[in-house]
Amino acid sequence: MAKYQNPVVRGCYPDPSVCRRGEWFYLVNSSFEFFPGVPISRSKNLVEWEHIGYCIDREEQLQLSPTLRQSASGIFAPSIRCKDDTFYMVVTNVTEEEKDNGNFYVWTKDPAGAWSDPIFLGTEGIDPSFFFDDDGNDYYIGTSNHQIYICTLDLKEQKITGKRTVIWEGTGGSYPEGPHIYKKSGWYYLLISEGGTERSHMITMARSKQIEGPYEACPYNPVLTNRSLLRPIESVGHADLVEDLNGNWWAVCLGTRTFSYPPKHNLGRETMLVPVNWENDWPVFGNHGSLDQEIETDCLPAKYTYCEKKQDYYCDFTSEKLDQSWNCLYTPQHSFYKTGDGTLQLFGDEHSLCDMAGYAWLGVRQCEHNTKASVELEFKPMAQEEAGLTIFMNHKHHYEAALVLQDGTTKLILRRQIGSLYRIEQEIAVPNDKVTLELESDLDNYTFYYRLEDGKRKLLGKGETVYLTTEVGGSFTGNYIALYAMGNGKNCSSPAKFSNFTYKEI
Ligand code: 6LW
Repeated sequence: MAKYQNPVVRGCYPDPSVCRRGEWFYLVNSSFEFFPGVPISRSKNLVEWEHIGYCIDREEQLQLSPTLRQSASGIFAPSIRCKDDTFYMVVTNVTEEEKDNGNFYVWTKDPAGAWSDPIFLGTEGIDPSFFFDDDGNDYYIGTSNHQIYICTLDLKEQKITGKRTVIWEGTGGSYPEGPHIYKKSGWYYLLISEGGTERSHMITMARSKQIEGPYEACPYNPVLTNRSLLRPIESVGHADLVEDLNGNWWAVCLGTRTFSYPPKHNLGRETMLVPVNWENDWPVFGNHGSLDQEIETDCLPAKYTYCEKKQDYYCDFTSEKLDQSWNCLYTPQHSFYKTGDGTLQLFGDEHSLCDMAGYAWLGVRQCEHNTKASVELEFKPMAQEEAGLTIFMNHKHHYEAALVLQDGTTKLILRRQIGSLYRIEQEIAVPNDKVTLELESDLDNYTFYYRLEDGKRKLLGKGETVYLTTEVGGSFTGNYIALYAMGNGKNCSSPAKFSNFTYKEI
């Protein structure tokens, strides 16, 4: 019996959607205000996923800009489907949701290559998905006003046709959302989430002989939930089903790895894999409707050998294009960085880290609780300017080590911001504008260290992990380890030069 461990995609990769072409499975996830948007991965065994690109990676494709939403704006809940060898990814940019202009799709023949420009659909609400029926009809399913609705879709004309029909309101849980439709043995199955994306999250199902209903609820609802269970993975929900070439069914869903009491999480909502069996024409998810962290199965669609997966990432900044691990905030409005000569140069503008803005910031996801990151920084700060290494939940919740100018001297500071509380915890004079910054994370603390010319590692200070969790200061996203430069009111006079970035999971 083979075993695998959940999550199968670690870090902030929520709202998974999956489809299959031949022996390859393709997975997309939400990306919120981060750019490039909608990461896409592929796998043959459903456990090991290779990140192959982003559906939204050209600046002219989509403008993700700051909004009045406190955080977690932008791209919510993509869905991916394949028809006649063309892939379609439909998604909401919630920033435009109120104008009913948030839902759009992009398509491609090559999921690892370029995706089309967005085709806006003018539909209401969030969490769109497509269903391609075997009779040739295509449908759009969406969520609006706590109801699931369907309408016909004309892919040739690239628009919604026909009227909008409400097909289900769920079983009475809050936030019925994330709908997907499947056809099996003459039934249309409608899979949704209820209970909200927090600890009451659950997956429910209904079925009908006609696509527009009436839908009858599954007698065993919720078909998947970890609510009220003492499990290492909580908040299980927002699922999508896929059948493999052997006729076995699987679901991907989101879940959180929590710690502390009451449970909290800092890595965002991650992607889980759930085996699904069918009994009496209803699906049985996971362990009698709940999700275990470790799963034994003989059915994975391709060979997998269990191994503990830990990232050991090094970026030497010698390539002219940053690799796909890096994200910035919002669609960049101007070029704020330069790389390729062994450094990453960040050109800080007038923004401050506590602004909600697309500033000189580049980060990688924190994907495990226990990690170590380090980077070398050379920066000559002028008045107001700063550059450094931050552990960043959002613009109001972050801890950072940064070089600043104080009383005519370059100093290394440790600062923490937790909501409106803001404190500089440490200040150390730095003789030659050069420092190595190190950050270690565990379930208790984020701990910063530094090295000056003599190479000796010294403690800068630490901050509690608990205050950089979704439950304290976040919403839909997880923490990023990021490099940044800020002019705090003016453009920085010189770039901050970062080199030799490492991120290692322990
Ligand atoms: C998404 C909704 C959800 O639109 O969270 O967990 C929202 N489910 O379906 C954002 O990720």
